[in-house]
Amino acid sequence: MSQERYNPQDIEQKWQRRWADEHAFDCDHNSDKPKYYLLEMFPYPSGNIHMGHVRNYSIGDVMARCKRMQGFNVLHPMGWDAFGLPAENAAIKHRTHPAKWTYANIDNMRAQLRRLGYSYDWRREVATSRPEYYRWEQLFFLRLLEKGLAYRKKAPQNWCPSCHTVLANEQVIDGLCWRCDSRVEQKDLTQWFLRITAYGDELLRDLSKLEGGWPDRVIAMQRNWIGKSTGAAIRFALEKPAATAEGEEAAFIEVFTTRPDTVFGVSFVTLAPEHPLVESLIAGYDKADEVRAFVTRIRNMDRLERQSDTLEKEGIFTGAYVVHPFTGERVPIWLGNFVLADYGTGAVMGVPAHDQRDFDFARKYGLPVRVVIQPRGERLDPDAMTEAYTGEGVMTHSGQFDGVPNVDGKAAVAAELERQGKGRATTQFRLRDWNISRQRYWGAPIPVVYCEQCGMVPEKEENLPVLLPLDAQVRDDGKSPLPELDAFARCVCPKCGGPARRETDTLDTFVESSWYPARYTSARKDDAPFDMEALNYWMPVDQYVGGVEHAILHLLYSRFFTKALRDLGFYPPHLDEPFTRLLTQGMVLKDGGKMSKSKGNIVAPADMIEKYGADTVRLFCLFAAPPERDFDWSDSGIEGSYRFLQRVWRLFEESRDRLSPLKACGATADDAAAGEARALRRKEHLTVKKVSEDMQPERSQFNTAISAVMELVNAMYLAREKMGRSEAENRVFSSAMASVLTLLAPFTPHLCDELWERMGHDGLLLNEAWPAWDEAALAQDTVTIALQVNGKLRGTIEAPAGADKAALEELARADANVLRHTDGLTVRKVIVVPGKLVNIVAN
Ligand code: ANZ
Ligand code: ZN
Repeated sequence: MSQERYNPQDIEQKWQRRWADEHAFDCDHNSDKPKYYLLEMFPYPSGNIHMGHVRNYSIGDVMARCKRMQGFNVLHPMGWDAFGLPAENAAIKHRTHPAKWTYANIDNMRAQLRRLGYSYDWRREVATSRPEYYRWEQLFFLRLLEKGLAYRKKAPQNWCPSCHTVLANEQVIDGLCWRCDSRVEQKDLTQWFLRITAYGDELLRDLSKLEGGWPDRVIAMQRNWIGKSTGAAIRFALEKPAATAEGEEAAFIEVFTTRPDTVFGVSFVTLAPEHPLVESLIAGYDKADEVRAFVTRIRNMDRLERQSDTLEKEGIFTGAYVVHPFTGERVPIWLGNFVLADYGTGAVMGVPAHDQRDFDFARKYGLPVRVVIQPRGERLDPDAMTEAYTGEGVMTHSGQFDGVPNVDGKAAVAAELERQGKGRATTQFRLRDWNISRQRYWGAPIPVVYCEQCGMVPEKEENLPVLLPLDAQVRDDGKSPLPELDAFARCVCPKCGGPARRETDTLDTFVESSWYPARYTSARKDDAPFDMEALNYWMPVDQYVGGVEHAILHLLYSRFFTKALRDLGFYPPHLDEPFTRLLTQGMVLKDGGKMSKSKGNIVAPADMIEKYGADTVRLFCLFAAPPERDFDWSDSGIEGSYRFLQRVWRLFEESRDRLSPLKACGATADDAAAGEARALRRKEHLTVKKVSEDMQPERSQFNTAISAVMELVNAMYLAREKMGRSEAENRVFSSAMASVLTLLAPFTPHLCDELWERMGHDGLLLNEAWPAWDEAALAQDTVTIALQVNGKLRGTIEAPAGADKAALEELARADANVLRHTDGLTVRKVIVVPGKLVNIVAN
């Protein structure tokens, strides 16, 4: 019999054509099957698919194909996060247009993804830079604006000098730009914001719905980022009223505290140097200039440094005082470098005895320390204290609250302040509104104009989309060409028809990625953003797969957008969360480090595919480690995966005279009554069980699933030598082969479809039912029984699997070792645990 060698190149092209011709991966929401929406984070079209993409999309593809075989109607789409800065930078460098660069990359990467054999419904492909896509985003923006969820304000913003644009807080990582690692500066700018803070409570509350489905650490990161604190706002009346920047009179300074129970311990109030009342408070103070110098110095300090725990506390007295709300005592007002302008009220009540920062501050500047919380059974002495006491205790030196446990005192103090009109219980979020303005060209235009007569005017909905002009030339200095492009920037006011200027900032590209999963459900719809029926059917995404670097950014924005679009009526009212389950895959490293151009350690998927074929590359990415863990790319590893596929191929080719077109688990118990056939069928069913369990989304242990199939293949090589060639035995062998192909199909679909066809089957494995194991087939013929005498192990025997207590006792008593150890003794008792052990008690 002639045997062919495994030649992945031919096979893979053949099956990719077949899948495309047969529209094998198309799906539709009109179906009786249960739906399953499997989504991987869509790529930025940077030029080439890299190994991280291959891992990400291979994980997704295995899950999608497996779910489909398990009877689900699976939506598995792909598209392009196509707006963004790298396109502009590349356009400057290569003297081309961002659109040209982007769409050429998309064509290239699409071909690379097709070459990997992923089961995408390509009819649903979206590119966010197309007007057919971003026009709907502009509509969302107008509706958000109408509802007050989009607004404009002037405030200090994160500015990346190298990207020439602002960044959202989420895009500043450790003080650096998330994209280019430049140090981020602060700049006062008027920008557009989305009011994500309006959803702070819901974003926090609904994290509990994600428990079990999302990694705990991602939930924890989101919880911290939202950062809810419960406490009180307390008003300290100013001794002398001050003037605000707007010329109004301020009669008090409001602080935010999480510890209203410590209010009697206040010995100073500290303001952020940026606090709007500073200039007015120091008016007439003889050291006003010193204070101003301090303000300037701290303003220029790094923001991150100011938030760090190790910051050296610095401050300066303003010469002004407030009055304590309970005691009426004069309290000096200081400025402090550790007080942030944009958190709480930008003002803090200083309680040195119970707050470490205040303690450091007070010791440095000789301010009084007053103990107002006494720990039980102890007496704190303010002069002897070396650090703040932040634990629980009883309120002392606290007027009417003396003796109240401090945990109860928090609410009690807040209530009393509220009664007196001097404060109230309140909460604070760390979360800030999302700055969505970008001073860049390659993005979706923000659909508003500025009219000389009418001011800011939203574009009319019927005028959408506001097209990004494609005839603009990128500038060498990286600044946006839009403000200078009269054809775009000069326009007429939608309200009065008079001359107006278009907004030339574009939308943060994270806006596009906040709603693309929904668009896939009806990607070609051109009279509305979504087909409600399709949206209702498919959303939410059942399983999302992507990198953990998006734990806050993209995932938080997507959650917010889901809630906002729901409230605007674009999403169904019950759709609260976009992603039911989230898998964050680890990185593909090389020699322990990240693959990068500068290190020259990039392994290009295209090279690997050329050498080994797509199936091997897919298999290795899934076999190398559990999906959440990082793994190191290794030549020996990919060689090993390739050898395994060759081994499957050879086993198949060398056994063809045994094979008939049986399905997985297709041999009956009668076919495998005894001996090798019975053992092989047992191994087959055990493997089906193990792989099925490993493939459950809750487990997703693809590496051990593959190991199990490898073991089955080994067992088949051995069985082949020992097993006879009766028709029944051949059926057992065929069934095992069918199981290997069916279980491997999600991982290495080309090879499996090819061998499936060679086995004599019609149709694709994708449309086969996932095999079901037979519990009875798992039963063992014999089990090993431990034999003990007086609790000591004296040997083992093989006993029939179903043997009862009496039978086991009889076998044990007849055992030579047992007889030797009970020689001369009287058996008092025999303990039998069927299937495990027999213990003979004798003396
Ligand atoms: C008095 C006090 C006494 C405080 C005490 C703590 C302990 P979180 O948990 O982060 O919300 N604070 C308030 N606004 C601030 C600002 N803009 N910059 C820096 N610090 C600020 O922290 C809230 C606590 O941080 C507040 O409670 C306040 O100090 C301080 F024994 O008020 B506390
Ligand atoms: Zn106008």
